[in-house]
Amino acid sequence: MKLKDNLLAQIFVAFAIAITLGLIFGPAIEVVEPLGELFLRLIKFVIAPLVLASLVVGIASIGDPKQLGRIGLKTVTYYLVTSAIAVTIGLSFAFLISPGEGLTIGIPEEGSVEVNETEGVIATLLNIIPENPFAALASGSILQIIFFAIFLGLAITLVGKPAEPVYRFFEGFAEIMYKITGIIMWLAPLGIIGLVAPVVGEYGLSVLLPLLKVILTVAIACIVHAVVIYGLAVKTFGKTNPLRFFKGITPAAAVAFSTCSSAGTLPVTMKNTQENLGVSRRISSFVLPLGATLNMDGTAIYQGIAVVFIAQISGLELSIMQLVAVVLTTVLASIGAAGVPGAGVIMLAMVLNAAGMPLEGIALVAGIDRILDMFRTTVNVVGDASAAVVVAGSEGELWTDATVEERDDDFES
Ligand code: DAS
Repeated sequence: MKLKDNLLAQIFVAFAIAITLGLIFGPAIEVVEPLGELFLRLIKFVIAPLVLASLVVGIASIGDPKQLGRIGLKTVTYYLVTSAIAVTIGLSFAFLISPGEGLTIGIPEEGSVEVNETEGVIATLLNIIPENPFAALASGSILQIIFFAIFLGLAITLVGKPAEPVYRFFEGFAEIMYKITGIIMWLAPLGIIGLVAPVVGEYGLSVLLPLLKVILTVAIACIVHAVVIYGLAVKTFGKTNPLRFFKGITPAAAVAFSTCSSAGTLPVTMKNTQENLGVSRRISSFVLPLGATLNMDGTAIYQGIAVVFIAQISGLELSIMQLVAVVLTTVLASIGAAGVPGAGVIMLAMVLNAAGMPLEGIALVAGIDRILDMFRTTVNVVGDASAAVVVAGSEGELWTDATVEERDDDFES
């Protein structure tokens, strides 16, 4: 985690260097553009295989829907529903605050993939089903790849033992893709300089204000989502006072905010939900590890805001179909994304790709990713904890203060 952390800090430093170079050399700094182009091509190169491998493993690790049982289905449903609400809240606040308004950087046309405007919602949804999954992989159709990966993952669990070698293959393939992604992300500081310096060179410091507005929008949307959605959920389904919930999960939230890693915060999340919120060990040890990779509401909020911001600075109008593609990709792709620092940036590339938007805009939001990651990881973790409380409450496995001695017995067992 330290390593990744340094990387995010390095991206932050590279962002400052890019701004300085842009201000000193002006438009002449465009000579570094190839560094940005190199980084973007490497990001595009990794998206399709990364989505396929991580999602197949993500779905297959959930287990067989039959075995999944009531608790599993409740958990997965809660995660998917809150993620869809989260990206919608992100999109709503982005349109409300419009952080990219007034700054038009104008991304080159060839950077954006044509999204068929005339398609209706039905056609868009039908188009998610690939006629040829290998053609989908070759053309990088993210939504079709996601569909293929989910089906593959489900089928692996339904087939069981005979499919074991295939599962092992995808497990190894996913590890390889994470490693390749890690190597590519090491080039991110150079990529940031190659992408941001020319923008600052051409537009000056006027670029910074919209980025501050992006941070503000993400922070507000995250707080609203956590307080309203999780507060309502734990009160309604988790039979828990929202104030008690937020107080109980504060230590894990603080660790998430500083480490930017849901996976790294997991031990604290487990401890807080069991000891402070009374969730039984059985429920917390199923719901939380699953949530650390499957559930990324904070990241979903960030995707919605980043897509609108990039559309606004690129002078692009987002169509309904593109918004549908953003919501679907965000909810589905988050299943495979790992809960580690910076995961949201790679996912943003997938979402932009699926919405047919240029990836160039990633550079600006990537430069402030360390700050945005703090907010989204905190919401990811608090969201996981809310799921544990909701599922435990609905299963009658929530030790309230009145039954704490029983809970202690549970710990001993
Ligand atoms: N840092 C990721 C996490 O740990 C979230 C993200 O990058 O979006 O949840």
